[in-house]
Amino acid sequence: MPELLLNITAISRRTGIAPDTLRKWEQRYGVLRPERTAGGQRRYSETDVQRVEWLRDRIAEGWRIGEASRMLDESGSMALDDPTELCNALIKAIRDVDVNAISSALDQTFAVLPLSQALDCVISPVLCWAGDAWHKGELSVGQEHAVSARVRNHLAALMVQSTGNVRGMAVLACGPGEYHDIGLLMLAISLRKDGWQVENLGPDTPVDTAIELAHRVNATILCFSVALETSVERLRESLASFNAVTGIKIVVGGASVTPAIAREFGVTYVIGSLDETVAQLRLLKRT
Ligand code: B12
Repeated sequence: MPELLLNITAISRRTGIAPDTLRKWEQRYGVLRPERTAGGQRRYSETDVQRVEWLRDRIAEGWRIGEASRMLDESGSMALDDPTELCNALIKAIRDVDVNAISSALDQTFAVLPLSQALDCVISPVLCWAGDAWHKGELSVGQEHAVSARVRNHLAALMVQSTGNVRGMAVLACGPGEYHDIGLLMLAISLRKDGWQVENLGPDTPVDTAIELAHRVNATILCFSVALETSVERLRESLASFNAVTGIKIVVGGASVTPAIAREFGVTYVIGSLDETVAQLRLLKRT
């Protein structure tokens, strides 16, 4: 059955956006792509309706029309605001090596979802999918790097935006030999948003350097992230050479750490969603 197309009055009624505004959005921002009848009348599709509804919701959240329209996929596909749909759109874009669509889906994810939901429900699962597909040889190094690099750029921008220093200083580092750094970056942003001052030392940080810096900046917590089992071993060796670290709580997390390992190292183990992790770290500061 052919798709039923709407005239401007009908799309205006469906979306609650005045016809003049719709025409302006179409002419200035190119966000609507109506067909024309033989007589030159505009006819809008269901995709146009969805795009207008999506823009309307972003404007209600405080975005400007220019910003919101830039977030829409240039290829003209649907505007998304559901975590599962955003995950699927990102995965498809990565598989298709469609770099514009990867950027657009990431923009939409960070624009429409609360930060913790964007990170826990879209970015983490997609990174795991991309990394696993790379490990299995289904994605090239280029495809994996294209998504990791873009995610990192978004996270770096958020890191700059979310400044705060009411809860104390947290020093973050990947353990020695550890290059899985995106989880740590997510933790850094979440802590900044919660009001911490954060010094993120990033991948492959020698433990002595991290402890020395944590003392110098008067940190209350020092977090090590470890995803590789070999990095757990290296962290074990390095921590064993310190008798005691006074005044700073050492916390470990990441995919390869367990409560038993943390107990053995004499450090604190924290796990959970990013919101739960931040809440536990906040409590830890008080103890
Ligand atoms: C993406 C990925 C990569 C990317 C890393 C991109 C990057 N710069 O981060 C690339 C492709 C480069 C990569 C490389 C490698 N990888 Co890899 N990788 C993954 C994958 C698929 C996902 C990791 C990830 O980003 N998860 C998403 C983040 C958000 O989760 P997260 O790191 O766990 O962090 C969350 C929490 O743990 C927490 N958190 C993190 N740190 C901390 C710290 C504290 C203190 C706290 C409180 C919380 C916390 O916060 C985050 C948000 O919730 C995993 C498998 C998987 N499905 O998990 C394998 C995996 C970790 N990789 C693995 C391996 C073996 C490698 C390589 C050695 C492969 C190779 N042959 O070269 C290299 C080694 C790189 C190195 N030296 O570190 C193995 C590790 C096996 C093991 N147990 O030792 C895994 C498990 C894959 C597998 N099944 O074999 N990898």
